[in-house]
Amino acid sequence: MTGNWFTETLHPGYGQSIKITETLAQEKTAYQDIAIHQTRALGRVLLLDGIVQTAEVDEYYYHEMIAHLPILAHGGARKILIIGGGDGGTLREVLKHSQVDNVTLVEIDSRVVELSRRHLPGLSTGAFENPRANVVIADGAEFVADTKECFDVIIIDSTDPVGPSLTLFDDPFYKNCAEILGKHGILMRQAGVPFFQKEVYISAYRKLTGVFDDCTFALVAVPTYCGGHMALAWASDNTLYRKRSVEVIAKRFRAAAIVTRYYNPEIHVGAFALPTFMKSALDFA
Ligand code: AG3
Repeated sequence: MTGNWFTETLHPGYGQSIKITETLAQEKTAYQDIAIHQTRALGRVLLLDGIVQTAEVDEYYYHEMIAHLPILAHGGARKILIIGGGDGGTLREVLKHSQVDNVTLVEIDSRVVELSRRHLPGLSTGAFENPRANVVIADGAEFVADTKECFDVIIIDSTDPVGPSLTLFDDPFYKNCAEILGKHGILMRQAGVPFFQKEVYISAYRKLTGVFDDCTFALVAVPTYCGGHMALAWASDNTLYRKRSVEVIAKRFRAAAIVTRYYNPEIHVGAFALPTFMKSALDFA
């Protein structure tokens, strides 16, 4: 292959290669290696420790799903907590809901926010300047252990369970999340690509069912997260939220008057349908 190619090797023995046309940022912080490249096929791409976090071409598949599924299923969410998500894509989607009064985003690495604002302005589209957004540069696990605030929805938009995000996959973190969500909150988290990362979703399921009454997954196939569907773990003490009918979701979606490119009410309801291999794995988890 000619030119400057980068190969992501998140999964043992399998990688995806992306041709870089220009490197816009590359630095090592106290937490991780950050790189933002201009690419030929995927627009600008954000890499953390060499793993694709988001790409301009398909970022909305993931950011719309991780934000609108819990907010529209909840129906009355006013306070939202995002853990991670320093690129601002999830924040942008959450802020589309005028019913949301405030969003706290807790990102451990200030450089992810700064470099994303500069080089990926299409991700946050001004969300960081929104008066309803409160950006906290802190460790997400420490934040949930210390906060006295309550939230209706917690979205964990983190890296995979390697490096700085490891504590965000742990029992104490989930217990603290459950406490600040109360009986009527919803937790949604990135839980890997089941085809390659079986242990990630199974372990999330085991831990979340130990803390919440109801745990399941929604699926979204994001082209730049290679391997097929990504699992978004869903946990709540209210078992009704994930069973909202397409009519109820459509009514709320119309009332919210938000514009999306991937998400719609039919996708919302369908995303909770799981393939048999996942259902069987969860039965034995
Ligand atoms: N989003 C999750 C990236 C996960 C990549 N993992 C993978 N392909 N299995 C991180 C930030 C997006 N806002």
